[in-house]
Amino acid sequence: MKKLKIGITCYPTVGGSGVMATELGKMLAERGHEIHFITSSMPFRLNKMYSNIFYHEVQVSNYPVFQYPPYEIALASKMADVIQSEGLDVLHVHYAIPHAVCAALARDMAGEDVGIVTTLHGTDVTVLGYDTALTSAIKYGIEKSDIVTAVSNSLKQQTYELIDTSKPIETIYNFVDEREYKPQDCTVLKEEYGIQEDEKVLIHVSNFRKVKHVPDVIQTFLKVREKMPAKLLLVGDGPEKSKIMHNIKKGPFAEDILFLGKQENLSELYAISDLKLLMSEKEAFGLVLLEAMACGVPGIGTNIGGIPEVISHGENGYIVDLADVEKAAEYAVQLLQDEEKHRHFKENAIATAQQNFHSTHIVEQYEALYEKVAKKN
Ligand code: GMT
Repeated sequence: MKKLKIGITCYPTVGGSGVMATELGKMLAERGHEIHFITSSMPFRLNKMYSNIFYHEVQVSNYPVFQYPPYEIALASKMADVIQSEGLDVLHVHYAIPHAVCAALARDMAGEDVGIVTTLHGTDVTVLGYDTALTSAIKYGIEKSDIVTAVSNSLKQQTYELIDTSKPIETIYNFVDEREYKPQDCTVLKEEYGIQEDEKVLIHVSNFRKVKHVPDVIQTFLKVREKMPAKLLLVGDGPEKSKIMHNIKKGPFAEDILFLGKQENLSELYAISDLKLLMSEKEAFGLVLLEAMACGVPGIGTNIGGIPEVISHGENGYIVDLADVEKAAEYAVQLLQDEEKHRHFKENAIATAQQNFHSTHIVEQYEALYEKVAKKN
């Protein structure tokens, strides 16, 4: 296919949407496209030099006359500059608001027919969509885009339920970089964390927001821990973390719950884990589940959003109702006590990641969309 100049905008800090946008940019660059990240800071996964990836920093002025820093205006203005100076063919933005709205404004400012692709990741619709002050802006961002994608069928459906639009939305699933997320041996790391050989390791990775229901993860773990020696790794940071830490210290098995904070090398942590827990009440996809599965770690997740599109119940993990910690613990114990079953689930998890969410297949789907909307000249 023709090599394109593609602008990418996302929230560059830690979070699934930023991770996906950055990984996509890296993969597209490897396939010969020229990539321009237009973001407020360097995307955190952009940790290697690529001669065809460029970074355009959005600087937000904070003059005393502004009550709020004008991020959206600064971003739209930067996008317009990059559209013109670099001759972008496509602008791929992640999040309907503010990024799709900024892209529409930028195209207008630049006076160029750059194609706009918007990917919905969940929070922009399933959280912000309930805020009536924002629904018109979300609808505008969606409708001004040439193509809109959602990271799961569930998110697509929810978007239609929440936003009154007939704009076609295409599901394109998330992916992981298989060169990084793969089974590996990290026995030494297990020893370094003081985890005994006979202990099973459960892991939860999130931004510790309320929607992640981390207390349900802990309750599930405690029930498992009553039945077998085990450790729980809690990875990430966020608003609920200090309250959660405080409660754990007062409860049983506190020494078996390890807070690791934000971590970069998740694949090494998955290498020492036996089971992933994701008990969220909102989850458009659950990228952390896919990352774990690609490394051979089966997951237990809630029957919410896109999670059942990633976990096949009874094959590569289990699905439970929201807050059903009894059932989650029952499944976890069954799986962790049965070596043969666990091996089988592990193999299925790796196969699912490769067959249903392979990066090559997903990146090709995006390329096909870019080709459709790329600037005609
Ligand atoms: O999970 C979060 O709270 C972060 C959020 C984001 O916007 O980065 O993640 C969303 O996008 C991810 C990548 O597509 C999805 O895997 C997450 O499920 C989704 N989070 C929610 O829907 C709550």
